[in-house]
Amino acid sequence: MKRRIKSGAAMAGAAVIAGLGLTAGPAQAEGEFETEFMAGGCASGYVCGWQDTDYDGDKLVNWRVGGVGTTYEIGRSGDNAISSISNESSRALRLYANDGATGAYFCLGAGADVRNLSGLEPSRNNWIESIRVVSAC
Ligand SMILES: [Ca+2]
Repeated sequence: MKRRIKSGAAMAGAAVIAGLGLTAGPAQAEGEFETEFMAGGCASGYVCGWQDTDYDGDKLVNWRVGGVGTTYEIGRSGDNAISSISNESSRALRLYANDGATGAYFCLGAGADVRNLSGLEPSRNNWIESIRVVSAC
């Protein structure tokens, strides 16, 4: 069953890859993102992460995004298990390899979604462990 609603409008600067150990250029990275409206039924103001690609399987993250500087710890069942993610908040988010917003990260702009994290270069499939709200990517 299709649960997502496609948006015809492309959002400028919807996603930015930045961080340690990432080699993808902006153009390449942007090609891996799709802008969708409330992908996978993620509510406005929330960030959601799913066990499977295409916003499917268990929703392992369903967090109402807090203020800049807030960190969200993904529980053990969700660590290194997220395969798609949707940021339906108005904040930029850094997604980290380790707990406590440590280690390598990449940044997901406000309203940006990634339907298949293995499509990033390098792959970020089954990789995210914590999330920090930032003022900009
Ligand atoms: Ca997974």
